[in-house]
Amino acid sequence: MPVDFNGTWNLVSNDNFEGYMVALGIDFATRKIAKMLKPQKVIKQDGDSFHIHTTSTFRDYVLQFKIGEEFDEDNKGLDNRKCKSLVTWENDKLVCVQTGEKKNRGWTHWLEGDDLYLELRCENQVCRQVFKRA
Ligand code: VL7
Repeated sequence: MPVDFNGTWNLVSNDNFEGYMVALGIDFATRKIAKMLKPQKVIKQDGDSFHIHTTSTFRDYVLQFKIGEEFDEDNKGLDNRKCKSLVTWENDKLVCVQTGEKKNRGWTHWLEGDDLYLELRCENQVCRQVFKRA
């Protein structure tokens, strides 16, 4: 039985989001707005199929994938770079590798207690986000 990420989650902390956005080449004005946001994630999981909707007052982002099936990701409304993405289980963690122009790009999701964690990686920058159930 895989871990169950289903639920609605609110951001409560966001460490080094600025460094992550700089690594992605996000412009100053957009970064100023983006770092004020408190995004919400709505995760719908059916076994190894995921639908993750990240919403905010500024931009939304939808990601759909199946574990072990590589897909094209467009990062629309984020940095808009296309990449090939693959999500796999590493024990109870969801690990995504985003292959493209940016080195070392990807993210990891896991649960700790009743909190949702997200580590976002790009080049030499790591952003750590924590979410609590809405
Ligand atoms: C998505 C943001 C910074 C541009 C706007 C910020 C809008 C709300 O990929 C992500 O989550 C995965 C795992 O849950 C599923 O898609 C993180 C936020 C990364 C990158 C780029 C700043 C402009 C934030 C959508």
